[in-house]
Amino acid sequence: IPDKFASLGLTYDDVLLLPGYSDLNPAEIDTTSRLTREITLKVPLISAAMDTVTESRMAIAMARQGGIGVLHRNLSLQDQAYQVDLVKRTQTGIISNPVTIGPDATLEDLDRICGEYRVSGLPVVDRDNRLIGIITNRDLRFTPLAEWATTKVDEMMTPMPLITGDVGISREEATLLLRKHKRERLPLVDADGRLAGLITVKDFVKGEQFPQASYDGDGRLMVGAAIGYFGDAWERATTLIEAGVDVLVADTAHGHVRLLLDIVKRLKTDPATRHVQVIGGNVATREGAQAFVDAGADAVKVGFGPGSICTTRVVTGCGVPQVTAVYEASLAAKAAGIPVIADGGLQQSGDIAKALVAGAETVMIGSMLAGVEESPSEVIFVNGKQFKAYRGMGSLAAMSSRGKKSYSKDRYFQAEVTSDDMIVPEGVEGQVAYRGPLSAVAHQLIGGLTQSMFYVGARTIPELQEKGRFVRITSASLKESHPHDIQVTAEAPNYSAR
Ligand code: RVP
Repeated sequence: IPDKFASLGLTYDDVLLLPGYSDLNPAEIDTTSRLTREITLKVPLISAAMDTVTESRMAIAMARQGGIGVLHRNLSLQDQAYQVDLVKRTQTGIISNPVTIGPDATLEDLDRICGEYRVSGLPVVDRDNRLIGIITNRDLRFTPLAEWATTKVDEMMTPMPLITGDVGISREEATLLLRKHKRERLPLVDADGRLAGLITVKDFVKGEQFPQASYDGDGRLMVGAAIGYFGDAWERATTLIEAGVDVLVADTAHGHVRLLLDIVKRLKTDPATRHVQVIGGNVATREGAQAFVDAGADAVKVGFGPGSICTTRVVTGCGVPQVTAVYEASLAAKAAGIPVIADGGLQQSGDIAKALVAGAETVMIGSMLAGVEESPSEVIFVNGKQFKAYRGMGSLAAMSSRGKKSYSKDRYFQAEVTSDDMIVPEGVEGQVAYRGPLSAVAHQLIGGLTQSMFYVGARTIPELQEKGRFVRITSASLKESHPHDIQVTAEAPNYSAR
């Protein structure tokens, strides 16, 4: 190699965005951006595919905010597909494939299913999926707990005839029917009386509450799911597609490897799978991004070692500072017309705009989201303060088989390591401050981004990318950027000292 030393690598703290002339009204700023070739999000935020960040609750909350969650893959394919299912059945205008119950099920079953799917009532169907009644968990109240296991659904349900709608009913007609009959649920049936959908008042109201939400073509929330290249990878991918996943994320620490590129290529050429959007990653160079472009990926994810919990750069000596990595990868991706995702290393809301100016169209976040209410882990109290666990998918805990089987090892190319003692971790375990509901955190992140756009003078993300320019800074400047020469007495909701 003639030039052994590539150019200087820069990351978020090495740069600031130059302010530009602005004649905008902050209210007209639009954060819509492309996640993949075909999917657009109103908010360019993705929650990381990590077992302390994204399961169904987080994915639902992210999609409601206008972003998307990527379900982690450190669980069996059945469990992961079930999580997809939970998201796809939540808060939709019309639920095309509602959860149902049979007449012979018990009230105990009803209670369990309602809890699992966070719904308060279920249509009752016979073996041919014909609607025979409806039951809600209100009906449970009239039966003593001791009798739940023996009382059948058909003893307590409201039987047909019910107020129902036709399959193709419009939103307006449905609203009128629900109002007129003061009902909370409207089952939809086909000409043979088979259940074909369900509309609930609650979902209609939520639709108004989350105008930004990320919906698929059928009005269901969008969700992504991570896959690998090892073992049951192909079966996992096809099962997730059957469960309705919108985007698959081929997810490894180093995506520029043949096995993963082959999976992406196969997903994008097989007639059974090619309709689904596929993100490839992670890469940190132009060549890496080009390899995914050539494999047919619908977006490329960038990040080699920037993550807050990641030790890859220290353990292996490999990596590229994130702003440079994003910029380099975007040169290949832009030429091919596919978007880049900047994954990991974002510590403050200001880093989002920096990532976008460097060439990304969306960002993936772990640590800044791990502390929200909707992340999978429990709140822990330490010295009277609240925290949530956050760990790398390459940490010993995530890769070892302590407790249950780990599916995380192939992310770090150690799938065939059988003994826990032989694992070479590339991440750490820790905790982050508890931050309350995602909506509040997302508000600050999106607020920070729209302020950046206003300061740069960009109304849209493409305009931000085009107009945005960096100034490189020194460590003295970084000190100046943070609060200094003051003892901070009140914490701001969007600032933490590093
Ligand atoms: P951060 O937002 O800085 O916490 O980074 C999150 C990202 O870090 C993830 O999306 C993933 O790409 C990466 N990661 C996850 N686990 C590990 C690890 O153990 N090294 N790294």
